[in-house]
Amino acid sequence: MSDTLTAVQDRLREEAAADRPAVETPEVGIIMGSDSDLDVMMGSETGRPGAYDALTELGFAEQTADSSPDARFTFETYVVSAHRTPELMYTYAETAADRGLDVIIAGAGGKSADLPNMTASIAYPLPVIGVPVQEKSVPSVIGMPQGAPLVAVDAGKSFNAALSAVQMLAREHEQLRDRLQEYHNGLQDSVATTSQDLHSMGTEEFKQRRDS
Ligand code: AIR
Repeated sequence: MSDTLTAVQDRLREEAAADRPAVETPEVGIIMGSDSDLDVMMGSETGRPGAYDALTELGFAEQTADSSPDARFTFETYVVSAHRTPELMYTYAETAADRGLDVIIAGAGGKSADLPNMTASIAYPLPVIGVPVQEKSVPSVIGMPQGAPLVAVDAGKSFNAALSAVQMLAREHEQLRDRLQEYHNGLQDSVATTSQDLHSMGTEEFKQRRDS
């Protein structure tokens, strides 16, 4: 096994043994099969927004190896490949609860997108939200046998996976319920404003202004 792989796993195990208080540990773990999944899992300027965008919009900050943000709610991000680094997948999932995570968002692409389903089985009963990075990844992400649960979003919708993760956390944290409600109000307001503008300007002018 490579030294780096051993080091990453050792760090996960050390964090699991450290018994840190909940305010210091990330609530949400984002893992993806490859950094080629980043545009879907994080969100991209040219494509749709992703889990990173949703969490930061809701006031979460990213915890990195070298930074412990002041924000009360945080998330972490790792690349974990079910097929290239199965030991890392096992260690990540096995230590997740002891490391303080409350929910994992796991994304993988291709036709063998097994990271979400395997992580769900190993981390059980910790909830795992699966993100099929592409349309062709949907069957391998959601096809779980009875008794081995996984919740999943539609292909590419990691933004929704993050909202679902925060919904789970909001059962315990009122602040998060308020932030979700605020986000939802903003969403409704934006649809209503668009509707009002379209109806007042008429279709032709609305489209012209929107596209200019
Ligand atoms: N993948 C990586 N390890 C196992 C799997 N199934 C997936 C990644 C990515 C795709 O394979 O989630 O979507 C292609 O990865 P790459 O690194 O070749 O771009």
